[in-house]
Amino acid sequence: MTNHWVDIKNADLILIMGGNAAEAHPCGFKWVTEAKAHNKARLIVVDPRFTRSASVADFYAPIRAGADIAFLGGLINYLLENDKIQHEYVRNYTDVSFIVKAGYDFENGLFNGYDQGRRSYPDKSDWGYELDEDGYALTDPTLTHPRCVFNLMKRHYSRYTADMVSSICGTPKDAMLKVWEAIAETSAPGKTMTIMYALGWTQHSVGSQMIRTGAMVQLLLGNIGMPGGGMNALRGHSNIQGLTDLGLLSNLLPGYLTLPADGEQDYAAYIAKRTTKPLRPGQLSYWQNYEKFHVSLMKTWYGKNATAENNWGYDWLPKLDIPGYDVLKVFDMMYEGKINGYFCQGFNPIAAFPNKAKVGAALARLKYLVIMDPLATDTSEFWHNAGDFNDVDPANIQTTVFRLPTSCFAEENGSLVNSGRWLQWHWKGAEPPAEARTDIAIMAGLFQRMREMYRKDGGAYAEPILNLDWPYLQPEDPTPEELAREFSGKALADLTDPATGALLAKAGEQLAGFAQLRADGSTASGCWIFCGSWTAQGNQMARRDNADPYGMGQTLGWAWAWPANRRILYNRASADPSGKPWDPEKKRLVWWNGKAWAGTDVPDFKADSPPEDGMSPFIMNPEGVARFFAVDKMAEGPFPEHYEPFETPIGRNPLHPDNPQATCNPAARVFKGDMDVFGKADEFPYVATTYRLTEHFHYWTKHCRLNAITQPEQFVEIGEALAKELGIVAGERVKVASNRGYIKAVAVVTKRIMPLTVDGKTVHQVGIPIHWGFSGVARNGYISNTLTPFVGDGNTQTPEFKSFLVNVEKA
Ligand SMILES: Nc1nc2c(c(=O)[nH]1)N[C@H]1C(S)=C(S)[C@@H](COP(=O)(O)OP(=O)(O)OC[C@H]3O[C@@H](n4cnc5c(=O)[nH]c(N)nc54)[C@H](O)[C@@H]3O)O[C@H]1N2
Ligand SMILES: Nc1nc2c(c(=O)[nH]1)N[C@H]1C(S)=C(S)[C@@H](COP(=O)(O)OP(=O)(O)OC[C@H]3O[C@@H](n4cnc5c(=O)[nH]c(N)nc54)[C@H](O)[C@@H]3O)O[C@H]1N2
Ligand SMILES: [Mo]
Repeated sequence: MTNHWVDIKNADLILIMGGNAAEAHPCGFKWVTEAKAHNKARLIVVDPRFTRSASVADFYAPIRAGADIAFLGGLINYLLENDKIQHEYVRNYTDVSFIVKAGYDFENGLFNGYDQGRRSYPDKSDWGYELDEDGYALTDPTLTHPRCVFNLMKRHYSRYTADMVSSICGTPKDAMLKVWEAIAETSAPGKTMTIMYALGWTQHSVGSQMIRTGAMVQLLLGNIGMPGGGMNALRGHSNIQGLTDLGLLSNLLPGYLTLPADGEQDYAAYIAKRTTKPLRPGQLSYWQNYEKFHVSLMKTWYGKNATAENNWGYDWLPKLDIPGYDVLKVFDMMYEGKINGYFCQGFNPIAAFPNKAKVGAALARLKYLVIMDPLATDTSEFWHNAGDFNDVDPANIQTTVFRLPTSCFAEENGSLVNSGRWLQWHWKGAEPPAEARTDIAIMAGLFQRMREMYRKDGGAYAEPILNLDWPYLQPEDPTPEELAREFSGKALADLTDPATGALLAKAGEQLAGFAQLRADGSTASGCWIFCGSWTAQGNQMARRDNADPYGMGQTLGWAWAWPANRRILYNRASADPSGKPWDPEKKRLVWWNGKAWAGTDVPDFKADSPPEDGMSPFIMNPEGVARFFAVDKMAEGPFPEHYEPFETPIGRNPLHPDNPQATCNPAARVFKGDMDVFGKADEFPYVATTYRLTEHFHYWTKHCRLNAITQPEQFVEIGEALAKELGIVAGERVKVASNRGYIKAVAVVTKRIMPLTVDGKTVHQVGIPIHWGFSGVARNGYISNTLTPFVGDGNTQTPEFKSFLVNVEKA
């Protein structure tokens, strides 16, 4: 979230699109209720299904799954055509005036530089700004230059007319216009809309671009950095925000530092590339501090062994071959027989990952599989014959499965990072049962033994393991408190203020925040954005002061938010260029008090930079402003374009009917064999989408009898019209098939899903909840991911769980 849960109460309008917060985030949803009750906020829900969120909305509009870029692209066109934008914000805080290189082009669905053989854009050099001789980007504040971002954006979305969009989305035109009109009202400077989204946007082959389109809408309306505004990703598992923060994705290091690529063997060049110089005079370009964060990380990991002479151990970092080892890639390699062993920690891939047949075959090609989990999961039992539900012959599966029972979060101390970036400390509620051990103890024990083997026997490139620092009191069982202090960081030598000479921290003391980090090896911090979460004053995450002096819900004394305990990102943009809040009454976050930036939140800005210096609010970008034009950051191009799901019910992209290359995302993550098992609409005519129920948590609560009773077995939702067409009555058993397999389920016949007219055809949608399988105390059932396609987003590699094709018939 750019904002946070409590801040939702400050919104004038709430758009829930690509998520179903009432069911998947019922606790956080209370802030929607607060906004409605106390702020007279309206709630709009756009979803293929009439959900429980929709049931309390002021307005609901249906949409065909996978069509949101069209819906939002049409909204961008509508806002521009009707001049419903926050002019002063857009002109001063975004890149609209920047001039794009002459080589940039978009034609018939593809941007310049596409390589069909590689299914990607290997050369993105023209997706950038024209620069002057000093390296600054050229701008045209009059917005008349034909290649300024404003005009390129206008041209790009001019094709997204209301008729075209309605035809792609299946959303009736009057409903769509009603949504657009309501949203457009928040272009008034003090008015805000918050966007709440989750998997209905992320789990598509164009998921990242859906989210970008939403962010572009929010920028046009001046809703980023504002109270009650923002782009708010509602996270999943309680600590999934913490997972990315700590760099657990294969291409990241902690704090969104990036792993070097294969070609980056030179340390100085690695740092230089990430230390981005300002692209406009007077801008901050905060990533110029990259090396301070990087060196402090390496000092945490390698201690005394990381020195200036060995480039702080740069050679010990793995160098990634692009595009990397995301989970799709790893399972594809496993399927190809290229992986011997797999460590599966708190993950149930045979239930949770797409195309069960492929995942099952992949696991069967392993020599060994280690499951670290409190439960016996479907994955730990993947070799078991469970009849129809898991039709395998154990005699043919030679994989050795080891189970290491772990504790779960409630049985240990630690911090969880919530969607709003708050690190909240929690205390264990019970001891883990029997032989269960914490994940930390299991991993630490393994590490100790592996290091001993390297020490004794040597081995290929032992240095990264032998040189690792391991300063914990009990090496076999580091405590969460020790780790939390390490992530926050400490001084390794006495630290003085370079300007005044005053002592900031003595050697060994915890640091106050990331502004104290140094690139000379005198500081250590395991995750720079967490720096300050455990200071010399103690554990800031454990704070529980809910005082809210301004009534804005910022509660700066409750827990600790990264970065720097800041609650709303980009909050400088909540004030006008002169430093006055756009709405000084109800929406005040930060302001210039004549000497410094002050406010109800920690200013996201250089504290002493006066407004007249012209520094822009988006200090992480070298331009200082927010980007409509994504330059070279996205796999599929600088402006989001609608592409059909890989399994499309209409077989063509109505925006580019003559170019089959532009039917689906031309830069999606897809593997050769999987292309052959995508289904076509003639055989699989219905659009399916998968989702959660409040009564279950994934594949986990089927081990719990009470949850199993509340939602005992797999059902699918089909609309009344389709049920009538197929002669299916409520409660009957149906067979739902995709080109990868089938499941059987109870039919729920509902008014909540209605047929849509898409590209001139009637399209029916089918809703498939995800929670059952063949382990646990619930009745055994099918795994819904038997049906889903093995294809992912081009940037995040998140699988396309939310739009694919099925057929439905009586079982
Ligand atoms: N009770 C419960 N709560 C949970 C979980 C759980 O298992 N059980 N899981 C947690 C996790 S890990 C996560 S990630 C979150 C997920 O939170 P959500 O994303 O809110 O949950 P889902 O139910 O998967 O999907 C949300 C909605 O997206 C809609 N949708 C599908 N396709 C599209 C589309 O193309 N466009 C639009 N606009 N909408 C679409 C679906 O109809 C569905 O209503 O929930 C978390 N909360
Ligand atoms: N079709 C379809 N598929 C989906 C989705 C969808 O919407 N549709 N959603 C996707 C999403 S967003 C998610 S997050 C995944 C979820 O997929 P998974 O994360 O694989 O699902 P969970 O059942 O939550 O599995 C987590 C496991 O962690 C274990 N666990 C709990 N606490 C601990 C602990 O402290 N240590 C260890 N080692 N283990 C622990 C639990 O017992 C459980 O078995 O599913 C994905 N798959
Ligand atoms: Mo998730």
